[in-house]
Amino acid sequence: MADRIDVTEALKDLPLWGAHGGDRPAIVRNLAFADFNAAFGFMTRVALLADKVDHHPEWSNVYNRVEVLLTTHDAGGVTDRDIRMARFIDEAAGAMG
Ligand code: HBI
Repeated sequence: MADRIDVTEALKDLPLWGAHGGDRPAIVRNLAFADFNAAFGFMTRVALLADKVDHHPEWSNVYNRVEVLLTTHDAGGVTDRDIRMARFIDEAAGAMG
């Protein structure tokens, strides 16, 4: 089981992410793409990685926007798995333009 990390600590190296204000520790990022095709292409890339590493985002998509929430259910909070997924998401989003 991955160890929980304090959200403030986790966000130190993730300037594009914020703290989830809800009932459980999580990090969030709101993304906007050129159009739906780009947004869904981004989600497809992340989905393939999520399945490969068995760690899945909680997310929603409206047209060109994607809201992503990362937390580790098994640990009840943010872990290194979420940080690594956030870094991948930042790279994937950057590559989508
Ligand atoms: N995704 N975000 C997240 N957190 C988990 O704990 C998790 C997951 N995907 C699959 C998964 N755990 C499996 O290891 C089982 O625990 C469901």
